Amino acid sequence: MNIIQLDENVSLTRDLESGTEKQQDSVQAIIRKVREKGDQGLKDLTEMYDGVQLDELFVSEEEYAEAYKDFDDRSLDALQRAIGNIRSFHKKQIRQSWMTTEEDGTMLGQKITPLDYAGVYVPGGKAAYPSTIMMNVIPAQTAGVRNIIMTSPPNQDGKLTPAVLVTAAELGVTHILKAGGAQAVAALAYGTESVPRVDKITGPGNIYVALAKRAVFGQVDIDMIAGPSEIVVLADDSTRPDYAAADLLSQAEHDEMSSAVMVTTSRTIAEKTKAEVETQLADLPRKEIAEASIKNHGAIYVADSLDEAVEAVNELAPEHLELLIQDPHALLGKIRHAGAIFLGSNSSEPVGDYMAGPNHVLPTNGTARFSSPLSVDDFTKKSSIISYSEQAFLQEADDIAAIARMEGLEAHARAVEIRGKGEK
Ligand code: HSO
Ligand code: ZN
Repeated sequence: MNIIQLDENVSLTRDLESGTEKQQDSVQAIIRKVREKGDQGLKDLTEMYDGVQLDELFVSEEEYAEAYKDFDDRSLDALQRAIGNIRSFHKKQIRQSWMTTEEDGTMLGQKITPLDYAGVYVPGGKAAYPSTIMMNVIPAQTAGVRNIIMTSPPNQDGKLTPAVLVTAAELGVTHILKAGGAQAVAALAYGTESVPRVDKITGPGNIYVALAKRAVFGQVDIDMIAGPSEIVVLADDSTRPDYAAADLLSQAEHDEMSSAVMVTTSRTIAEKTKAEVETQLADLPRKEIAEASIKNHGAIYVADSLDEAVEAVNELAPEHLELLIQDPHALLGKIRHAGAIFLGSNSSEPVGDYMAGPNHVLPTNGTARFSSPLSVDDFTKKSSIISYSEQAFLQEADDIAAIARMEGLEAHARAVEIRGKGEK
């Protein structure tokens, strides 16, 4: 992990994975096959890519019940507490429809409607994280989405892991499709005999899933193309290097491409943190991944002042930002770009990954400059409401017709002028 004196340019941005031409072609071929062959296409592709022949595409009641047998109470308690916290945070995001009434009786407003169908992709294998299921399903449910279809690739026995099934069951998700990769995305986007077509697909996945999501965008909405996890820790001379190092490693262990960066006003803390990272790395089970991430995308920047450090943080626009400094609250107003901001030494990043309540699906790769965490808003849409009174109509009719004629749209002008002329 290099210690670098901050001059001006810092960046987390890496090229978004756009996939090779071969990968793009294969995604297109998979989407075509699912569109043409429906359920059978989905089964064929699952046999080809996941090595299992499925009779049933959806998880059965028995499989749900079975999953609880292998699940311990301690884990179940933790999941239930997290679900409670995440639900209560997302409830606060609910927006109300509104309507204004003018004196002349005109009513204008905005009506909020949940999406009818949402599809949630859950990766397979080790990355089948219960927390990610909660973070995608809860905002959809809170928004009022009635139909949530989850999808996840089955293992070679045609099963999903107990943790995935129990989390889904605890959330009340009843439709789980056993499919992964681009084929799952295609089924959700276009529908098959047994899979309903959804309106929006959310959830992380590998490059094939990302390419498929990008390919079906427009047919359906998607959340975002999430990049590898990022953390920036802002430190001063009060920061504990062991805490800082542990938090940096917590995101470095996600992926070789993840980035863990410290920006600090203290060279001493920079040096101590660098040493701590090396010590703590030594016995991490995911040492190889974390080490590669630290080596290739990790850095410690030393700034001359807190203001300079904050400027660098805003330039980085990280997914996660920890203010591990003396007075984090005093600095909050100056932070303009970050997906989630963690204040003080008790607010370690994993608190947000799992338990606090805010969503852990966050903008990566500098996109915090213009986008937001996944939220209830992502699963609703708005309709404008216009109800004119006669008085307002007559008052504005000439102006409307004038603008219509300015645009050369005579029929628009006449649609206004035909009114207000008395009975025909
Ligand atoms: N930090 C990840 C989310 C996650 N962490 C899931 C653990 N499980 C991206 O925000
Ligand atoms: Zn994480």
